[in-house]
Amino acid sequence: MQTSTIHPPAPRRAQPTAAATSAWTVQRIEHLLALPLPELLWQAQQVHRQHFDPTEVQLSSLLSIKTGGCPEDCGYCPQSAHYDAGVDADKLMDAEQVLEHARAARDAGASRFCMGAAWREPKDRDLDKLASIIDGVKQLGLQTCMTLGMLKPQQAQRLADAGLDYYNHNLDTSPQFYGSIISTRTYQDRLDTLQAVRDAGMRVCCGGIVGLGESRRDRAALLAQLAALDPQPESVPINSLVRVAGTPLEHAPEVDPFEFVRSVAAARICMPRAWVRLSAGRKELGDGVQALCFLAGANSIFYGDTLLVTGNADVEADRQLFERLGLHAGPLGTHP
Ligand code: SAM
Ligand code: DTB
Ligand code: SF4
Repeated sequence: MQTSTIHPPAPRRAQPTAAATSAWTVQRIEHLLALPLPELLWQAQQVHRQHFDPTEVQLSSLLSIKTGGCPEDCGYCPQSAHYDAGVDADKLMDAEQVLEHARAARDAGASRFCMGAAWREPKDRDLDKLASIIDGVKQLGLQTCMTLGMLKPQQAQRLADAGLDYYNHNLDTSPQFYGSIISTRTYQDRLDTLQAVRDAGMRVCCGGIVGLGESRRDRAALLAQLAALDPQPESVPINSLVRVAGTPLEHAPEVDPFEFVRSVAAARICMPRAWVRLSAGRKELGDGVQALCFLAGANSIFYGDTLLVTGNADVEADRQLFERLGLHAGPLGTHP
């Protein structure tokens, strides 16, 4: 299997520590977020260039392998059974069908295949099938990532033993604002899952969402939590809220796109070695704002015409954007 040249094998030590004990305090990150934009981007670019080729962008493709009917009440999510966003509930997809999607993603140039399930947590009886999916996707030469909800330590170990490279589990927002978005699982539940993922030896993909109605201080507090994870996440998805009709956040106030750029830059500065991924909402951000995000240190995208259930930026539009900006896909796979 090909391996990333940037990250050494995932460390087994894992202590999600309180943000208060990290060098990246909320106050310090708030200060970063308030810098004049040219100053913030300059700092982010310097950090980015110490660890990465600034013209290289990692491509991850997403597939919903179990859609809809989720018992959780995340206020942004079209897959929650608590809201009617017109998403039908489906069963876990057959392995063969998953592999067809993975093959197409690989052929289009993706290096990582991320599979999402609208579960509170996986059931033990699903783990054999998930393991065979992981094995099949890896045999295609792709890195694997799954996001299946909360994990118990033995479930995390089973996925790690099956060869899962990354587990995505987001903190989503600050500890203070979290309770106004989600009531069915706690912040600590999320930290416990991240700990289980680390203890099992997998790489951590953990980020959040901009645009939930949070303040700049909440964005700083989210980044402080992420930066305080020890070790820091290898992959940090920054989502811009996709406001889906039928969800409680359908009418969330629009955020100034430069605030999104600032969050990306601050993520880059306080997590220098992470793949900072432009995730949901790229289409709505448009080419100019995305270009600023790449200048702010973003170096990964979700690539492919759909996210989980909503639309993503078109593959053809991404090809053209990369061409216009002089970016290329890497470190695995080739530019489409
Ligand atoms: N059910 C699993 C879980 O939540 O743990 C995995 C899938 S869930 C869809 C993964 C992440 O997608 C969420 O934590 C959230 O950050 C992001 N997300 C979901 N809906 C979104 C939306 N409408 N806009 C932006 N990000 C969204
Ligand atoms: C992440 O941080 N964003 C992705 C992935 N991890 C699983 C999901 C975005 C979902 C956007 C709305 C949807 O299509 O369901
Ligand atoms: Fe369920 Fe995940 Fe959506 Fe929350 S974000 S409702 S856990 S699918």
